[in-house]
Amino acid sequence: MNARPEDFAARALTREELEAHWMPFTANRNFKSKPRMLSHAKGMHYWTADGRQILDGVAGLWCVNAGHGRKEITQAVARSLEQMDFAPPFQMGHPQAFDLANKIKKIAPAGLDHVFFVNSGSEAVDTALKMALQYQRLKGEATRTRLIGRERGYHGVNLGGTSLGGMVPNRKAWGPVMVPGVDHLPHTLNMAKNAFSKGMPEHGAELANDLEKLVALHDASSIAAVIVEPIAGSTGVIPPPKGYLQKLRELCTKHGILLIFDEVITGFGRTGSAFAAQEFGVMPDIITCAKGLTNGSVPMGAVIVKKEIYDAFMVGPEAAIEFFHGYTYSCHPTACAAGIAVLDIYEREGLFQRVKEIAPYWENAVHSLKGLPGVIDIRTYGLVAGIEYEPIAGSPGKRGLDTFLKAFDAGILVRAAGDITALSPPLIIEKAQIDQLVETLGKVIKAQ
Ligand code: PXG
Ligand code: PLP
Repeated sequence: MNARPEDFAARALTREELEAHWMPFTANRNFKSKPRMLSHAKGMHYWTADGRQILDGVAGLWCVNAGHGRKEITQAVARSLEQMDFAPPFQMGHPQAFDLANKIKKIAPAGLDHVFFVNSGSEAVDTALKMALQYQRLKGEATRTRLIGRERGYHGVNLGGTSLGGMVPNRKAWGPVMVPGVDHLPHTLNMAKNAFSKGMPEHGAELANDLEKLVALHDASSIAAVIVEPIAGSTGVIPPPKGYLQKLRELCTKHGILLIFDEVITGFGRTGSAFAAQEFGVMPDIITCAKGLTNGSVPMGAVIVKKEIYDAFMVGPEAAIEFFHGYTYSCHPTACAAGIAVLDIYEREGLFQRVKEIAPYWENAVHSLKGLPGVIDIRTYGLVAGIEYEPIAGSPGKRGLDTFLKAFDAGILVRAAGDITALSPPLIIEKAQIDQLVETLGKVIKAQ
């Protein structure tokens, strides 16, 4: 008999049973002493194992952009699995991979027209970094090995992305095995000047000039690429200051440095455009993406590169492998089937355009939390928001975590990033649900 969602919820697990699963990015002991178990999902909602309905304020983990339980995806995935469970991705092909690549090319910024498939955002980032290094070498610039990230960047958990990210706990734990020759730009969060900005903040474009300082320090001939999130997501929602990304683009072009936009969160409509590159009118050389690509249904990521990069690799003997890289599950048929169905939904339902239409309502609703106790900044763009709290003295992060826990008890799923609550609902959210999300969060903040 097929298991139904209710069956998973039927029995509470013992503490001992909970131990076998070492949970990722989780306070394991805290969770296992009071588990928050999800059982099924539909549309804008999750249901907990004990039957409570939870409004999803974060699209799962920034990925379920078309909402939960989309039949079209389920059916496409089932059909694909029946037809072919797996196809070797090396030296063999299957039509769905080419279909999906072409669909991505159609919505990607003009000129970014070659797609390399991976299984996650982390893999997309490490793949992009390898591509950048080999591209420079192929262009006769083999001394360009240095990679530049940004403070408060998050580029996943593999060693390349961890090195380029700007998260202190990672650097502390794995410093010695990090990729060498990495440097960082300063982050762009400036609450003294920009607090409670709506959309892109006014101040901070000049921070891009720090790239000139890094060039002066290391010399351009040593730098391969710069990687930034157009809007920093998981470190607390930091939209770029007006003019900042343009300046960064100009400096990268001037110095022969590749510009990589990590669009794992901003891709697939979050900002109101397919990609933030289009939204901000700044064209990177490479885009990394994942999450919304399959609506979170099957793991998949992608690296989208401009023609010049792809063409630079297509040299040498025709029978030689041009890029010595790929994963067993690159362009997995099941993931491709999901991706094709998802991109069809986005297009058919005009979901990216919908973000543009509902963003002003979202912005006003979230900014109504200004003035509540402890709220020191609110940042919004498209269908994203970050609400930052004054940290409790001696316990940084506690307020953010408590807000997340109490919000869950109150029936909404939000995300804690230190003392910041991040919101990024599915793009199908209705105005009444925005009201419910913001009002509930407001009550939780007041009760803190
Ligand atoms: N780059 C960016 C910009 C991301 O946001 C990754 C890379 C890594 O993707 P994978 O698929 O390997 O997780 C991400 C992922 C949070 C949170 O707390 C955000 C992410 C992952 C986990 C937690 O907001 N983003
Ligand atoms: N480790 C071993 C021993 C392997 O054989 C492979 C792949 O063949 C990998 C790691 C990499 O796995 P994946 O291609 O799924 O990333």
